[in-house]
Amino acid sequence: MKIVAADVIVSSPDRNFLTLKITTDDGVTGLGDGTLNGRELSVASYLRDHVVPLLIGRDPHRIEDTWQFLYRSAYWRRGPVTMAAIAAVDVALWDIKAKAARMPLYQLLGGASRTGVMAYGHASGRDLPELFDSIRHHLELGFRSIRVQTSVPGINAVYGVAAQHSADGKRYDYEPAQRTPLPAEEDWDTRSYMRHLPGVFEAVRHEFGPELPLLHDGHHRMTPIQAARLGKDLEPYDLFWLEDCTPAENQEALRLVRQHTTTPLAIGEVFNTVWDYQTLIREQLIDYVRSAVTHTGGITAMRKLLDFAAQYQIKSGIHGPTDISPVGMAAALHLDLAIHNFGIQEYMRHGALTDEVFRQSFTFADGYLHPGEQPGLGVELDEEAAARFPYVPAYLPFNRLQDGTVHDW
Ligand code: CS2
Ligand code: MG
Repeated sequence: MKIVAADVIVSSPDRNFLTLKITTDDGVTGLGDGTLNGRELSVASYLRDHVVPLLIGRDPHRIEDTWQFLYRSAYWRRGPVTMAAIAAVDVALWDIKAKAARMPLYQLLGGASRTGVMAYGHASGRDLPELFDSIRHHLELGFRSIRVQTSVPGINAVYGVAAQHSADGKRYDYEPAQRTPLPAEEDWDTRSYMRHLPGVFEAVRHEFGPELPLLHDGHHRMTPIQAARLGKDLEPYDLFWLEDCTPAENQEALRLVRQHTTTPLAIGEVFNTVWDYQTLIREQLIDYVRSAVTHTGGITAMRKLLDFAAQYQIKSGIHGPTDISPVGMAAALHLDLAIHNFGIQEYMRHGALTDEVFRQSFTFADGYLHPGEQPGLGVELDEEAAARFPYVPAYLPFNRLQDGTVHDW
């Protein structure tokens, strides 16, 4: 079998997606997701101009060799663009191999280690009644684990609060990338947020009881000592995890957080390689690995990362927002079903137009996702539909503090 074509397809049904479609001389095709929110075209160029010419004529079955070739022959390693491009190729090759083997990908990854993949949904609110309404809505949808994000008095726009972005306030999921010519500026004040949040979780626990797994995303906005304090203040509310409590480029920063709180910590959605986790995993400074297959070099690299984490009883918590396409989501679900150290899977439902472009066989029922039993990933791309939605420039917002200082968004 030989690769005869590799097409980079950028489309924008509800939001921008980058899909790589690899075709073999046997007519077998494989899909890979290389969507990098707000920087999609950089991955498209990396693939079209530099990687695709290297794929033509290769044996698609030599996945590990192709991974090492793309990672090492580039000389310039790591980083979000490179690792998203390698991920798109890697996942497409796993899709081809599983289709050729006539089995769903999870079977190739060692078979199912569970009957389904526990998913968490995104609830949010500008105030408690709206937040409670959003939580109830997700429970009605079948979710059994809920991420809670809330507005903060005195701050105009806060990450993760859906209603602040939709005219009718009815949208429960939050799409951060906005189709604007420039990034939107948002405001932030950490001390207001830290004063407000514990009360919100106290109210949610009072309303929904002690069992419901609750998650929260700090979205990289606190210093290590602030994160330590918030983690401690949230301990009475027994969170499933506190995510991205502080920027983790300096992995040692988490030592201070760990020193002061037992609230479980999840980190890694902006990471791209196992090297970004070395100290965090080896020193037991986190409890969940948050990387996405799409941003961390694909299934080949993610499996090795999660095997490393397993040695430290650290579990998966794969990133699954809407800027991970249905192809990237399916890849995550096959891995989630097969690995032993599975923790939880993020699940933001895509929009109706996206479902037109990507025909998916994964299912969600009673709180659990399942990748399905189709050969390969179980996702097909309708290229005609994709062509109806050309790329639209879009940016993630950014933050400024009250004194004008740029801050982590
Ligand atoms: C978030 C993401 O889902 C999450 O945990 O951190 O929504 C993140 O903001 C986006 O993926 C950025 O593109
Ligand atoms: Mg996050």
